[in-house]
Amino acid sequence: MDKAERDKLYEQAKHWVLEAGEIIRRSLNKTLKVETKSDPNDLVTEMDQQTEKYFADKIRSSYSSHKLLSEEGFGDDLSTMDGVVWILDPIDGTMNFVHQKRNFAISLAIYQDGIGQIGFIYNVMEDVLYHVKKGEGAFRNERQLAPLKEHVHLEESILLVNSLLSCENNRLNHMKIQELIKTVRGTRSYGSGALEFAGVAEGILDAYISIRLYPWDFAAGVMLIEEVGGITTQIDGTPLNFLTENTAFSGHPLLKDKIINQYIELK
Ligand code: 2AM
Ligand code: CA
Repeated sequence: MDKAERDKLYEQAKHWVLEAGEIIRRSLNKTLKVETKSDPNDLVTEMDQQTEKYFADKIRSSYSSHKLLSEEGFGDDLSTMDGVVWILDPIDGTMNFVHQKRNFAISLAIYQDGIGQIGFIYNVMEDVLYHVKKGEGAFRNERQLAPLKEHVHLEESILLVNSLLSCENNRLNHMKIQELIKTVRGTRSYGSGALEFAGVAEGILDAYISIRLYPWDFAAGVMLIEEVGGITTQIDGTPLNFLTENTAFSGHPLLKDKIINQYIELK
């Protein structure tokens, strides 16, 4: 797509993101129907589904040749990333949405032939919109985000870790992960992958590791990270795959080398 087309698509998508956020905020007065998916802690609400359907209907009626890759089943079954693909998590951080009524986000990205063109992460309750157009910088509302700090020492960094890292059934060497957690200044876990990527892009957190993320959790986040000079890969350093589940490292390339080389050992 050329610049004019992309700018137009960006404005349209931004309008839908803000409107969907408003609908979610208004829904918070109602009692929510909550169901579980793959396990008792994997939650989905009618608002996840309703929000995804809102986007699916809008995208299909305005852009019939575009595809949608999304979490709750209203998207397309994709076998390639060819063409224009919208990647949506209607509510990232559903557990926060249910328990806290905050700390969740809409994550939406538009990719063309596998390359991210437009990305949004909308912190709905704080009304903060992170947004990016490839090559034009990453923004938090109107403020452009600065490049990631060059000289990050592991000992002075805050590492985002997902609680799943401690699960028995993952392939990580847990002794090494414990060592990593002891080495860094502190760890955090916010429960919304999208907001965790946004925090790294903003420079208020230094790196993120997760053993289970889907494309809709990271599609917009990796674009923000790239615009500020960061990198996102699987935790063994290989590229992300947009058609499957992934592990993920995100942060400054120097931290990636240190963490992956010294602390990530797969069984
Ligand atoms: P979700 O809220 O859209 O499900 C939680 O640390 C992060 O991991 C969230 O971004 C969450 O996205 C994501 N996640 C991916 N798979 C998950 C699962 N099976 N259960 C809970 N969270 C999951
Ligand atoms: Ca979700």
